[in-house]
Amino acid sequence: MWKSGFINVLLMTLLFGSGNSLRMERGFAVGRTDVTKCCDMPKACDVDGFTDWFKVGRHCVKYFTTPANFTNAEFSCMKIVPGGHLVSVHNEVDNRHLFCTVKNISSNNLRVWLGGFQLFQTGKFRWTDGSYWDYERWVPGEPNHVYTKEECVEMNWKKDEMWNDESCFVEKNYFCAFKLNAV
Ligand SMILES: *[C@@H]1O[C@H](CO)[C@@H](O)[C@H](O)[C@H]1NC(C)=O
Ligand SMILES: *[C@@H]1O[C@H](CO)[C@@H](O)[C@H](O)[C@H]1NC(C)=O
Ligand SMILES: [Ca+2]
Repeated sequence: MWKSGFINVLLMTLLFGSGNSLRMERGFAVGRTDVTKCCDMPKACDVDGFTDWFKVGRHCVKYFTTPANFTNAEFSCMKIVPGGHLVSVHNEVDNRHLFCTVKNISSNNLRVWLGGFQLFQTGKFRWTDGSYWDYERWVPGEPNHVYTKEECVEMNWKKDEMWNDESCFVEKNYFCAFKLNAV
């Protein structure tokens, strides 16, 4: 755990360390979601001290509505709980639970950072928690690699529950997560 955490910090520093211009993909208004449509919220996390987090798959997650760029969001997740990282997503059920959480808490601002980022301009994506990239749910036409140097993964741009590669410099709400049995 320590090792992979360290390598991630190193990677993130290499990838996102230097300043750059801020651009973002625009044009698709938020707030299009029908809040009256019901959506299954995940259950509460049953770990002492984290009962205000939600259990999503084998993680407990919390949605933070204090927008941060990707790097700062990841660092704040690492600080808030041992083994904490931005959330990784590994199946459709978990993906939907995350979407429902966002919809429930901030229905007029659905765009949110997940923990995915492009590794060294390879076009390949990785999770900041070091888990396997074994599931993805892109908006059709994404990832379009507009930001060849810094691309990070957000959910709910243009289409509910779907992912987009976005400039890592943009500040967004984000999900922190820690693995159950790891605290
Ligand atoms: C939000 O979730 C809670 C359960 O956690 C539920 O009682 C409430 O109806 C939900 N609200 C919306 C707008 O989905
Ligand atoms: C995030 O913001 C910090 C300053 O708060 C800056 O040093 C860093 O380069 C930024 N990273 C990204 C990816 O935008
Ligand atoms: Ca994109």
